[in-house]
Amino acid sequence: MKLLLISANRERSPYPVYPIGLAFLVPRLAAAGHDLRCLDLCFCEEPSVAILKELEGFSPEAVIISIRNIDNVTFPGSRSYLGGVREVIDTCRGRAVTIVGGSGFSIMPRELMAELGADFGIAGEGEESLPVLLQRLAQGRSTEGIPGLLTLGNDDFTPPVPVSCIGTPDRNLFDVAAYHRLGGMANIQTKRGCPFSCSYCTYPLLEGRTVRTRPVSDIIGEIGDLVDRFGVNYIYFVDDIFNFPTAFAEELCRAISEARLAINWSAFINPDFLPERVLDAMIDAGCDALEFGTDSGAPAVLSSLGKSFNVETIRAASMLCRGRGVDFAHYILFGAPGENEETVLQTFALMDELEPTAVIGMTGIRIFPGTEIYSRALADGVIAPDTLMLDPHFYISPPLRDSLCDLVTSEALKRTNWVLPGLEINISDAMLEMIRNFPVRGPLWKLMKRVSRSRINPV
Ligand code: B12
Ligand code: SF4
Repeated sequence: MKLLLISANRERSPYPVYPIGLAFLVPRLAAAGHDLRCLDLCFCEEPSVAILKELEGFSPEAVIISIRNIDNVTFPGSRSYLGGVREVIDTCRGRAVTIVGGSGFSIMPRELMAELGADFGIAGEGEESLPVLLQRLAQGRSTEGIPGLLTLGNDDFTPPVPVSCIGTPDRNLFDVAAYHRLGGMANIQTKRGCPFSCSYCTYPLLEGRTVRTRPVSDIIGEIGDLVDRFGVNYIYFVDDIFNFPTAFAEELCRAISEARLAINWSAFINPDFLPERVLDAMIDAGCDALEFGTDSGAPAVLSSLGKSFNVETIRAASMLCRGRGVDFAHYILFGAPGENEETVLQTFALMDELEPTAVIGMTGIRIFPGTEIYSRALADGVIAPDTLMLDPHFYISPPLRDSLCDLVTSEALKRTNWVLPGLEINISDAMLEMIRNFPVRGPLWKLMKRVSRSRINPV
């Protein structure tokens, strides 16, 4: 079949991210004999015009639309991307079969089918179900029973099944160089799945609770390819947790070191699984920035969020990084159940003590169906059973509902290493666009070392 692959993501904050989800689908679609063409809306001034041009010039039989984000999970500066996605589907409707998927879609597949009116949607990984759907469509057979498949006007669907073997993405269709130029990083996924149960988190729902690793030799080949063919010198590992399981992380780091790949890299790190041995292997392999999913510095809040670690673990992991002089950032979520003024101040105090390069803070927690915080929000009356969750709703613990943003703003402005996207403290779209004119590599929070005074809405 002739297939047009559209990456619908137009978000450029904190930087444009390469459509790696579609890149994972390309080898399977190509192997099934399909004729592929791509359209990346991230670099497109007028999406509808570009889509119509492809529809007319290429005449695809089906359009494969990847929905990475539905909103920016940020409060109070919330923005929804659904209008843009709807425009894509409306433009294609009636001219080709429309098939949607992606992490944004998989988070609320039923709601999105109803909202967007695509012909088909596939929740979960697309590598296996999508080729099966296309084959059945080409043969005019029933599409019933395909894992993760939803059809227009039908609410029933068989749950997705994790793919048996994670392959290697094909990056020939989408423009790696443009993303590397504007984002300063290329992305790689080394495994899928998270076995933990943090109360707000969708990652185990999206990738499953069992960790499935890729062969290390494939990953090394992929990095080598990015370096040799695309001139990439900085990588972001998009795994839910890079350093879990530790044995796999260590094996991968040793292989990167042995292959002498000229790269630096960064990743999401869980402070619980960072023995000195692993951190040293990471640094030897080029890691120069660790992003800890810490969430809070208050014991009561860590436990209400269901985190697997405590304040001592956060302290120990931070001290290790400080001892080795490697940049690290803590990601904080304010407003969880049990949060009050005292716990907010505990978090600021812990961060002052640990002196990370940067602290990235969010005020309010985006509520997603299927998470524990969704049930808590129902019980607390933040949402009702019939609340449409496609509209962003945020959990903020009752005692701080009206004061959280002011409290966090006043504390953050006293420090120079805090970044709060929702409150535009030390970050703004204009600032990010400006930084992109410089050849910055790696996470932008590393630049916080140069900040002498915190500002709201900096340019
Ligand atoms: C790593 C990551 C980041 C990194 C990205 C680094 C990089 N250079 O790539 C950073 C930290 C920068 C980031 C930023 C953001 N992220 Co993010 N991120 C992730 C994470 C953990 C992994 C994404 C990834 O690369 N996965 C690997 C690929 C292979 O998987 P995939 O894209 O899902 O593709 C598979 C399937 O979805 C499917 N598929 C994909 N497309 C299609 C199409 C069809 C038709 C079909 C059938 C199937 C299909 O098949 C693919 C292969 O199996 C996810 C959570 C998660 N565990 O999924 C959140 C996630 C994607 N992010 C999310 C969000 C919101 C954001 C931000 C908007 C947050 C913000 N305010 O900054 C930004 C947006 C950035 C941008 N420019 O778009 C949300 C999106 C959902 C939502 N709520 O809208 C997620 C799901 C997390 C969450 N909160 O639930 N992110
Ligand atoms: S926050 Fe991290 S550790 Fe917790 S469930 Fe999500 S991905 Fe797993």
